[in-house]
Amino acid sequence: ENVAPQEYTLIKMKVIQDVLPEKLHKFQDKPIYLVAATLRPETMYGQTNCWVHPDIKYVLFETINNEYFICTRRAARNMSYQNFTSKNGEYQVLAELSGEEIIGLKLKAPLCLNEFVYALPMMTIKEDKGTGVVTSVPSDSPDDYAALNDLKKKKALREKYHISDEMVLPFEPIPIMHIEGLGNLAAPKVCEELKIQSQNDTLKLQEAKERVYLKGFYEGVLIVGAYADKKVQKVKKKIQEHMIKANEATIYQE
Ligand code: A2H
Repeated sequence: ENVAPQEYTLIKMKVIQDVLPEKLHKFQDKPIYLVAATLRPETMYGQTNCWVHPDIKYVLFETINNEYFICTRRAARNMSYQNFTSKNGEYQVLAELSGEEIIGLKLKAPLCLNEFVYALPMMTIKEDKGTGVVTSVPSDSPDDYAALNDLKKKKALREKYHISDEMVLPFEPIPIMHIEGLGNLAAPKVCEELKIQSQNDTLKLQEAKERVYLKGFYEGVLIVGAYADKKVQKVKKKIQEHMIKANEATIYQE
């Protein structure tokens, strides 16, 4: 097993909904964030939604900056050892929510070209990695593209989780990065080529990810935002720092 800590960018997606679910009523006037761990901060321009697992349990806790984070209990605990809370190793669970109760929340996400996005269900989220919340960039992540397509194609799936059409259908992958040989929408291109049918097409998705990720990292050139025309590799850190300065992200390790 790998013992070196993995550093993630923790993306803070602000809950901007007028009326919150019952369990969050008490915190209506507080800044509440769904927090997602990503390895690709430079792709945040292309967010179309946020993912939670409907059956995973999430908690709400208060940070040392009087912000309110939603993530798995495990991640909250990790954060409490990384100076996210006022007492080392301590965090207070202020509310417990299932992913299902989070689905449909309206969010404002950093750098995102969409003015707002929604929390939607993804069945392949692992409870023991990151925060259990994943930011979705279908242009550059085959997992995200396949999961978004599932929701678009399957009305019954949307209905099961009370997801309205406006939360899903208007959101298309956004061209944010050019990759030599893969164009401006690498994940959709590779998913179509491999005829990926759903987010559970594990083997094909593995292949798609191998084709997209390394190339994206080494040869990707941004085509939007303040770093347009720059190589991803060169500006990844700057984009992370920009979001951290703006209080839209922070660093999280595990
Ligand atoms: B990445 P690693 Cl555009 N369950 O962010 C499943 N997947 C999770 C997760 C969880 N609990 N927590 C984080 N992730 C995803 C963006 C992205 C990501 C792009 C391309 C590749 C990519 C947008 N989604 O990841 O196992 C998150 O998705 C490639 C691996 O720690 C996070 O970064 O290496 C990545 O997996 C962390 O995976």
